Amino acid sequence: MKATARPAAWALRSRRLSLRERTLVMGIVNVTPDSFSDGGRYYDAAAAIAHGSRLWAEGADLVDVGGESTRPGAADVSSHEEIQRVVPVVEALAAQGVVVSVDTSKAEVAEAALDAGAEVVNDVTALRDAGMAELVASRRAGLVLMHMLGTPRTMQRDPQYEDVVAEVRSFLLQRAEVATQAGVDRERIAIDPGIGFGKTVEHNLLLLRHLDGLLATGYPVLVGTSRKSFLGTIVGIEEPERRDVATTATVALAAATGVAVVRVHNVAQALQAIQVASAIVQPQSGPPR
Ligand code: PMM
Repeated sequence: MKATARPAAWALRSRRLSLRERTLVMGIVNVTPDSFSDGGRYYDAAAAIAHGSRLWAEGADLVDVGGESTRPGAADVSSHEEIQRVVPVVEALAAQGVVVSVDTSKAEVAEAALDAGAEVVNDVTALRDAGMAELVASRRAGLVLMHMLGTPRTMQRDPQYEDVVAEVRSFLLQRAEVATQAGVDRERIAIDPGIGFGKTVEHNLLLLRHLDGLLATGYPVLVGTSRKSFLGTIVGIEEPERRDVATTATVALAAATGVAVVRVHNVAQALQAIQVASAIVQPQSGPPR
């Protein structure tokens, strides 16, 4: 087994995260009443802040704060409501020294979160909002571009592709081009195949099996499989909270193939899987002998 070389670093707003040593872990904090796996649990700002601090203490390299559920069929949230949910959490975590990314597709929300100290904009619509590219460029923020077919409301209605791997890759390269044309530095961009966003179980598996095409683009690749329904289908587990072992299998494989960042709910488990995978495929990063 041999890992594809990752880029050396991912440049964010005020720092660079080294990708040399191991795959990084992005912990998830959903400040929403309705996210599919942890909806409602961290809806209260104090609970969300405490959860983000805990993920950081467990070794997360970034904490991703989101105020809008992207689960299939989820209701839209106004910018105002999303800002109210997200900003106090971003502000408190950034003040504690946590590296924060904001999971939003609205430029207005991204701007408020960057003002509050966020380092990265994680945009699951890959710059659909007209103002987003210019905002990220002018703030020199990190940027995650994710592939989604359709919208969260429609994406799981019979998704179809001729060649899912090629289509996702060319979409992401095209969106990265849009970002760089708007002035975003290449070294700040990460790309993400958008597991579960307009994809059948088979589409998700094909994308995970053929990550090499994305890795070969030279952009850091981010993968988010955590607790998603395709894992529930494979292992026959309905409740998302009980899918962490299944998630950890995908994390180990992603780390072994050279993925730069995994986005997960269970940070401690993901870190262990990454440490073991790295020790096997990158012996120099293993424990001292
Ligand atoms: N998945 C979700 C939300 N945001 N962002 C990126 N970049 N990649 C993902 O796969 C992704 C995401 C949905 O999961 P959640 O409701 O558990 O946050």
